[in-house]
Amino acid sequence: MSAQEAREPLVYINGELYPKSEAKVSVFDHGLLYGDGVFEGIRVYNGIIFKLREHIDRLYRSAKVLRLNIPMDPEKMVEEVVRTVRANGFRDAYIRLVVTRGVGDLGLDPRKCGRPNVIIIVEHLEPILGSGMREKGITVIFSSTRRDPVHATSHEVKSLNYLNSILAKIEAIEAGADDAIMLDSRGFVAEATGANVFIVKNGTLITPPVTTGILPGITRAVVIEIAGKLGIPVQERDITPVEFMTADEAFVTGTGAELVPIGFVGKVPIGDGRPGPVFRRILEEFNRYKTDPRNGVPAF
Ligand code: PXG
Repeated sequence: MSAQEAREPLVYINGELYPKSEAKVSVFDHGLLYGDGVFEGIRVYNGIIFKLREHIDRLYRSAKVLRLNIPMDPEKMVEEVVRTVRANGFRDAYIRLVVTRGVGDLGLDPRKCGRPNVIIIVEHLEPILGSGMREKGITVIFSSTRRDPVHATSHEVKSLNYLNSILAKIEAIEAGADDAIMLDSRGFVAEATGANVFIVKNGTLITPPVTTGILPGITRAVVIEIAGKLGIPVQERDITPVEFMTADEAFVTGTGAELVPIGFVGKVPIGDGRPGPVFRRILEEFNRYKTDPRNGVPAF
């Protein structure tokens, strides 16, 4: 074990770096009491913080909807993330950036909360879902919990309130599946619990629109860009569960998952149940793209 691995990771809280075991916030923080706050999950590939500015932009857009005033400007936030990654010395890592409403009383009123808490956690990169999943594909179910609609707590906002996804994840686990595909309130495909979804039909890549209440994923945007470069036609349109089950290919995209093929919906194979040619082409290009220094902010 290197000296870097032997010592505790450092966690940023409001400008200070604390060893992981001492990184604490109050039980009166409305992030804990009500899920009142916003967050981002970001990856570092070979010392480059992938799409950091895009993640910071999304964080501030989420905060705007919640009328949460982040106590620094976006450029300063970029600097603080870079500083925390550098302090930890991890060249490949996962960053969790959290801004909570802050410490208040036991009522909902956000005006009682003083200053938002800004937290930056940097963790060593875990093996990405195991290369097995990338070869074999995951099994999903259609969850009975629908994606929160756009006229409620829409997942267009990346808030700390993830119960909608957690209920679907529990249902998937209880069914022996890896993840759940959540439908929107009309019954069209929305997204997975923590990842966006694509299908391939006759060579065209299709993904649900943001109006289904999904998080506009940064990996999703990258996949659309890559498809454009590879000359693969892309459609953003509603997908029915039947279209999904009868697609030639399907896969999920997200910072945590990266790109993972879907082999089965329950016992029904998608295509032949194995990763398809369009997925493989996009994955190959994604693996180049993610380590290209032009696609992120250097930490070192
Ligand atoms: N949809 C939802 C609901 C998400 O939470 C994505 C899509 C993918 O977005 P990005 O920008 O990462 O391509 C997410 C990702 C995890 C994990 O463990 C992922 C997310 C949140 C919490 C955990 O993979 N967000």
